[in-house]
Amino acid sequence: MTNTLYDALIAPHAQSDRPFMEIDDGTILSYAAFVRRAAQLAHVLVGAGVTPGDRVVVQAPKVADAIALYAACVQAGAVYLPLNTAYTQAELSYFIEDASPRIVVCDSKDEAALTTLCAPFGATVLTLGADGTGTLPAAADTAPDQFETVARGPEDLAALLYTSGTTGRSKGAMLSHKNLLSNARALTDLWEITDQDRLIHALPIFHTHGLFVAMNTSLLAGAQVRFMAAFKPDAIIAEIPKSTLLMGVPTFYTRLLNDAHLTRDLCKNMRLFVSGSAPLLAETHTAFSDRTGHHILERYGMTETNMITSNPYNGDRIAGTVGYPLPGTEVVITNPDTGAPLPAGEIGMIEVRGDNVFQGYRNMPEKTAEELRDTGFFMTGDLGIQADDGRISIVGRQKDLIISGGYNIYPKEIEDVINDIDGVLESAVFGVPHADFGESVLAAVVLEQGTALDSDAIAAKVEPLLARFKHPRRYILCDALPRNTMGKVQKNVLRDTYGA
Ligand code: MCA
Ligand code: AMP
Repeated sequence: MTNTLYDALIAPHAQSDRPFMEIDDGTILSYAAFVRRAAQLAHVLVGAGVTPGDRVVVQAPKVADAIALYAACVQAGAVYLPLNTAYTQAELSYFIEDASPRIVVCDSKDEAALTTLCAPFGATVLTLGADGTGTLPAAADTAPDQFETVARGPEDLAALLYTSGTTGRSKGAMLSHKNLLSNARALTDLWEITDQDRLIHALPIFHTHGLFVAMNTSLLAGAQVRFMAAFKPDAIIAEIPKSTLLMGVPTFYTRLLNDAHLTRDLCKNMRLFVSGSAPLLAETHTAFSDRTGHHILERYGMTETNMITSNPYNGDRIAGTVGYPLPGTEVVITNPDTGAPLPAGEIGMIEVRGDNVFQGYRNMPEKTAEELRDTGFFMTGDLGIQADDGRISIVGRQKDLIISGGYNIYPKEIEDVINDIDGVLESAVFGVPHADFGESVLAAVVLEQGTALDSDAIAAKVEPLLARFKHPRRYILCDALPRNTMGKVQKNVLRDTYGA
């Protein structure tokens, strides 16, 4: 029986007593224990009715069982669907309806609310708390620790990750075994990850970065993972001398630089610092290399494509560039209006093709057709330029997107919520530079005549509906939105006016 991802990432470790995950209380889970735990969880899934291809929603704290549950889904042929722990009930209901999962795993504290929410959809709710207890682990504890792996091929789905869209509706990116494995192989080779590595893992595990880039490469290489429940600079500083690898968003690096303990001597055991998910400022890259002697390796990717490009491991890591297409991944820069390929040196849309590119958006064939060409090229919505030697730099985004601390925020989703408030005529949500998060969210709001809403009243309506990281940090009440002659709102004018 073959199972593409399981056979490559998990099965090889069945007899290995080497350490895999070390959690905050010092507990170390060996590779073999992890494989057995995944089998126990797979029994729980199947016992609760999961059949191959079924979705398993996981909105759970960052505990080891959440990763074992990912492995269990792979082994049972299910589709793992992680969700940001910051999502509100209002946001969750959309995902549950769209994905129609067989099982929803949530934090113990959310059990009652999720049970009500899932009832109409027939999904079973299991719990997994921040302390590692819950109905899911309790059931797994008494299950057999061997499970007959379900056959899955390269084209079968392994994961469904929702990514917000310019229309305001989140889109479920369907990722196959081949998509995930090909990317894990490319990154492990390129970054020379081996079983001698110890990765400091402080990213959330509900996105591509923390789940696939970090965990799949570690599993493939047999590396050790220092699995931290949260990003805390002083805890990272304490781990650096014992570790070789860190993966983070730019905010990690700016915050680490604020700590005087970050020195060349502290980092002498480290092999590689990786940054991605948002643009790394050249000044951060330079400050980090001046302080530590390490050139942060910046790479670029998307939920739909996994990683697309990377600066070289051996070779120049140039600040402000995202490096070269990964082996097996093709990149072309095209005219955003016509789709025609552009020569080196011209700015255009970054398009990508390869085994890493997803299978389409769940339940959205039209949206898939709009973004994924018949030729297999996916239009990223990012604007880039390719140098003569193939090196790529991202120069902007065609899509209306704000990236705050590595989280993507689509203004349309927030504008829809604000515009729904009685008394609001229209709004424009835009990003402005922010020293810690890279970008921060502001909203310009125009009220209907005679309305007496103030910022606090608007915030009080918006906040229960949207995750905290999406909340505008300021509401600017104005008489009219700036528009061009075509009537389109000029967000660049808003950015220039309120950016400071
Ligand atoms: C937390 N808050 C945020 C963010 N994070 N607000 C805006 N943007 C954020 N990213 C809120 C908190 O709820 C809190 O609200 C307040 O801001 C300050 O929180 P703070 O304690 O400073 O935040 P933190 O808990 O330390 O988190 C910051 C963080 C975190 C560690 C940078 O945001 C993070 O882990 N980001 C990584 C995201 C990531 O993994 N992205 C990868 C996506 P209050 O005011 O109530 O206190 S995958 C991807 O993009 C592609 C595929 C790729 O290429 O990787
Ligand atoms: P997501 O939709 O969460 O998968 O985020 C993907 C988006 O993050 C990309 O389309 C880019 O706009 C952005 N991104 C990821 N890595 C980088 C990077 N190194 N530099 C600039 N933008 C990045």
